[in-house]
Amino acid sequence: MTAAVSSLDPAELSRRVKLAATDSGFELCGIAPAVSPVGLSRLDDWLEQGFAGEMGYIARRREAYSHPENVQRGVRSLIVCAMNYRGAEPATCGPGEARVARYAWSGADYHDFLRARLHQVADTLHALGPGTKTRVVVDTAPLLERDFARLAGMGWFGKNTMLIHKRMGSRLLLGAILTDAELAYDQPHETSHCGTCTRCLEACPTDAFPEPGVLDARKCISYLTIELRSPIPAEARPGIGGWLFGCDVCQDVCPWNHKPPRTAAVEFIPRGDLNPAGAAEILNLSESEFHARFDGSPLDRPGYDGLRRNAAIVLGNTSGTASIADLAPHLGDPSSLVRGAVAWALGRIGGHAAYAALNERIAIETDETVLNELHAALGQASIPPPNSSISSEISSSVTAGGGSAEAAASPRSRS
Ligand code: B12
Ligand code: SF4
Ligand code: SF4
Repeated sequence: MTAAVSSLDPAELSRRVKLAATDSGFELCGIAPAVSPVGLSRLDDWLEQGFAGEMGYIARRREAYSHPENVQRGVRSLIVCAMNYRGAEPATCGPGEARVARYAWSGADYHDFLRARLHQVADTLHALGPGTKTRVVVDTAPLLERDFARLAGMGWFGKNTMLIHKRMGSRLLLGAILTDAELAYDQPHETSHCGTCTRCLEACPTDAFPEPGVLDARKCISYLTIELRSPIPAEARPGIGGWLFGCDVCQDVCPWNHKPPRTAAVEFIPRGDLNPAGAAEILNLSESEFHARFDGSPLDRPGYDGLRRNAAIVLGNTSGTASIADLAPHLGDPSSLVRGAVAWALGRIGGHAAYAALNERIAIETDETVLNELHAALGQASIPPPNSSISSEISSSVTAGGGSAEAAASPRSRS
């Protein structure tokens, strides 16, 4: 293989690369040697404990994580870059208003715009060293990005597992360029600055940290609302509160995040409908409306049914009887994932109208998982008086709640 050739010495080449990173809109840039990551044994422990949940792609590629050589042959150096996404502050959410993680507020997918910016930096390397090989990586390659960011001197691992930089905090998105160019390496960040603080561990709504610096992803709202394709486990649903997509709690409480500068990057200017988002509106989207609104955005990742599952849970957690009219018709939704979440939400809201809708559906539901949800929900919702003219009472209370037994049994038509 032909090695990269530049007329510049590694120190000067590195200086130029860092200038290019600043010009391309990265607030931080550090350079690390291509070595086996120090956190590899931590990754093994994490996988062994089952903390990755359904993210099976991590375990499947475990061997590849052992050295960046497996991501790019002949790699010598990693240029790690970070963009600050601290922009606006979260709006106060009323009932039925859903929270979206800050990094997704603009609707632009960070993988795309980070990659484009990293390619600009890589072009500098190509111009200064013809024949230099580069590979740009954002999230998807088997690379422990935070490990290399620490090695490149960009910060420490907080007790919430985030990479934290003293001046920029942890609201950083990372990307890397793997290259065969020889560069000057930064000093690794060796100290931790969490001290005796435990705010993030205490604030996590779902108690997802089994110990400081270790996250059980299966309990993390970010995993549950973005990565998990199956039904969200019932015990985790109340803790999700108003979160529709992702979660920022363990970063919002971190004292290192209170002072960093706010980004001016256009990619992080929030669009109007995501801070907050309307949970009922999301639940009622047709599939084509969903694609028109979220294709190419991070919110596309959970998919049409996944995002509506989340919206139903938010309604169950935050909006009370006012949302029965929006929820009940979705007991007949074509998606069993959505039907199950809606059943849970109605059970949580409770009362006669919710009970009636659940009772109607259980008579015709055929999916076993949804039937289990309906049984559990009926057990939770309040029970109408025994015998009597139950059906007539039920129908009138459903109507009073804004829905109807007929609506409860019929799926909303989709375009
Ligand atoms: C899978 C994944 C998730 C999973 C699991 C997260 C986790 N903590 O493991 C889920 C879906 C839950 C998730 C959530 C989020 N994620 Co995520 N995620 C990833 C991904 C793709 C892989 C992470 C991974 O390998 N985890 C496995 C564990 C074992 O690795 P690790 O946490 O990175 O820890 C390593 C090192 O930090 C080190 N280490 C940690 N502590 C210590 C302590 C000591 C003493 C030592 C020696 C080493 C050490 O050891 C570990 C193994 O090397 C990375 C991108 C990437 N390719 O790296 C993004 C990434 C970590 N996520 C990111 C973000 C922004 C988020 C969210 C904030 C999104 C949101 N708002 O909802 C949340 C934050 C939740 C949290 N507190 O971590 C950013 C983090 C940036 C930063 N400043 O740290 C990354 C880097 C994506 C990116 N390109 O910017 N994520
Ligand atoms: S992102 Fe939210 S749920 Fe996940 S660990 Fe942090 S506080 Fe807990
Ligand atoms: S909240 Fe406290 S313990 Fe958690 S990461 Fe920030 S400084 Fe560290």
